[in-house]
Amino acid sequence: MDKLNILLDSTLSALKKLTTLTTLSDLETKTIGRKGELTEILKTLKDLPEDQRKEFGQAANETKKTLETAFAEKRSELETIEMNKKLETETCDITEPGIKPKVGSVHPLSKVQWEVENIFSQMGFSIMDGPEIESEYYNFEGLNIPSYHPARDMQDTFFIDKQADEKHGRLVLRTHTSPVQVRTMQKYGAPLRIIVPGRVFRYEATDASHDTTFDQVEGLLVDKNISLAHLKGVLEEFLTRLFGKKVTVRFRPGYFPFVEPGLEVDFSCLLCEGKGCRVCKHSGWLEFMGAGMVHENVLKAGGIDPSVYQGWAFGFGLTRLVMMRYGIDDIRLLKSSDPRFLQQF
Ligand code: FA5
Repeated sequence: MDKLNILLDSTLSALKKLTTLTTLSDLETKTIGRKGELTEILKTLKDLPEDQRKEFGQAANETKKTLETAFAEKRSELETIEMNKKLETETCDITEPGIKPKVGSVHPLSKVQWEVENIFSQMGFSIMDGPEIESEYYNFEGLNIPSYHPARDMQDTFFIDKQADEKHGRLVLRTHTSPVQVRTMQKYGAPLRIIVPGRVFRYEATDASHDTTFDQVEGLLVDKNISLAHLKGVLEEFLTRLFGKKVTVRFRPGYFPFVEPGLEVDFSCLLCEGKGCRVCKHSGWLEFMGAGMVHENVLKAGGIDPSVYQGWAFGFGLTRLVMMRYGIDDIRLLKSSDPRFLQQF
């Protein structure tokens, strides 16, 4: 009992003098910790006669409780003191401007792609998708470009050393978005009104206006009594809405095996409005894309009867449109991931 009282008194008086949380923890471990002095005293319990054990046990418990409460009170007192000290030394200027979080921006290619999709959606076109790893069949044969045809050389191709399957030849990285024409015809039949934005690949030497990976937008309309007049109307409406000023379109003859007749489409120069300037090389026109009436072999490949339905298709380089839109003079910047370039949009 004496030992208990001594422990209680000496601990309480030591506690009073403490000024730091570290010394408080040390004292706590030494006195009421698992291997502390109180535990040592309790070990003598077993040597006491039976009738004294209960009394001693109760007294030990009370001592423990008293000390625990005293430690808790002292701890909270010291914590408050340390917190106040911290507040005195640290300053917080609430008028200081905040740290601006770094926010990314939408890539110019995506921005223009979304605009193109919006305009065509408003004109009743659906937006389609197709695989970037394509079969030789859909990329060429289905589009009326057999393996022996010299038109294959128009698009230098990355071939993959693997067969698609027995019917569809080798695998290739698609060289244009046109394969989605036949895929969509097979899936949905006629009539059809679709655009297909997507990434395409060509085995080309790169320069300021050519890349090996770029984006195209395909357009396809199949219905009854369709003519090139509809194509001209749709394209002029599209470009006028995209650029926010009246744009006119002209057709020149062009050759693509999957259209007949085939066309090259130009639109009036936005800068000089057709008068002639440096941008349009003094012609008044900007080259825009390939187009034409869908070849009947392509309609047949898509399972559509060419004696009932006609259609037109077009394909333009979205990447080049973005360059025109923002005055970007090197195509390679678009895929460079250089923040100095991207932060401008
Ligand atoms: C085609 O790819 C045809 N599939 C387009 C088509 C569709 C014609 C439907 C008729 C009917 P072409 O190879 O010309 O055509 O490419 C179309 C556009 O892609 C070009 O006008 C150009 O803007 C862009 N383009 C072609 N090669 C590159 C390149 N290496 N880098 C960036 N853009 C390119």
